[in-house]
Amino acid sequence: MTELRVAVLGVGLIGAQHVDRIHRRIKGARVAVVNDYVAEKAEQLAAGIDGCRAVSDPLDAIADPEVDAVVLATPGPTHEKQLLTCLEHGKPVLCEKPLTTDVETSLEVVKREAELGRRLIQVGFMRRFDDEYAALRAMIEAGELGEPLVMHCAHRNPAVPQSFTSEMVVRDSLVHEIDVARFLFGEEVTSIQMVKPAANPSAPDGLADPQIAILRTAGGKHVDVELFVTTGIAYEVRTEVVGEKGSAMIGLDVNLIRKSAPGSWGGAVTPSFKERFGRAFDTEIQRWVDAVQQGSATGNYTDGPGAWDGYAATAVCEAGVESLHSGLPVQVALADRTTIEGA
Ligand code: ISE
Repeated sequence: MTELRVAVLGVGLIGAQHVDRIHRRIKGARVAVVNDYVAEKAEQLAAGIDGCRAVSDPLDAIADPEVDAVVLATPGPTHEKQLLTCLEHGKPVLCEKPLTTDVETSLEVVKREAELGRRLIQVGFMRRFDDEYAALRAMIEAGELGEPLVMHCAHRNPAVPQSFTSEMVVRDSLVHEIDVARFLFGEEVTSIQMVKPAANPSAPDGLADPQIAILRTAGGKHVDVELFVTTGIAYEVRTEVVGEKGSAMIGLDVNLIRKSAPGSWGGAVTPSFKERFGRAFDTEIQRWVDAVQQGSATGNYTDGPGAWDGYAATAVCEAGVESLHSGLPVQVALADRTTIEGA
């Protein structure tokens, strides 16, 4: 099998990490093209990788005959156009969240892909590829917890950029737990309520932080999430599922524990998502590359969450933002999947 020629569009924080992982660790693929709205950034990266070019227009990069597949790490508002261009050119694409920034355009993308009859879009919900989340899901699927009933989550960041808004806590941070809830419970989220406790005095003015999200699924299961993005401490992502026959928790960061000083014990904290989910990102991209390599035989160029999952997450986020403003529970109404996908 020849090496997959990948275009990475958007080489900010996460895009640059993807360029590095494809270049150094992923088998069967190479970075052929990079693009960024800051042209020099892309040029600099390209200069360090044999056979890699910087292309200034993202749509040209997608259409490029020497590009086989695309990684989208561009800003969310540009995704719709870029995804539709990928579909138009039949290029498999791994799209970092969000799929698009509103429900209507996300649904349009789902429909356009369904009309093609090929699965070309994978969405970058990397937690599904994390060993601990995968183990928790396997445990639930094997029935070890009996019927899963409740999920408690904590999502803490040590800090966020100054430009981070209260809505971004929902759209950028909570979106991961929305996908986790759908992934672990195998049910759609049907309502969401956002609660704003007293704000952290150390948070930037105007940022509602922490926030609490309360979700309900189609089967009436309960999910609560503490979001706290200015803790100043560490990157902490914990998930506990409570079921009929017991409970299980992941994300405790229990690696090496040492006695460091008289009267105290402890270990190292995880500083950012790069350390916490680095391996999950590697697994995600490797499995995507393998799926794309086999796609022409199967019509499925993905191995993981698809356009529907991106759409469902966007719909819950949009309802979450509405609830953030009203303080009330907001229902989530999804389109009929069977009609759209013809499944
Ligand atoms: C960021 O965009 C991510 O995706 C991280 O995983 C999340 O922890 C962070 O809150 C987001 O801003």
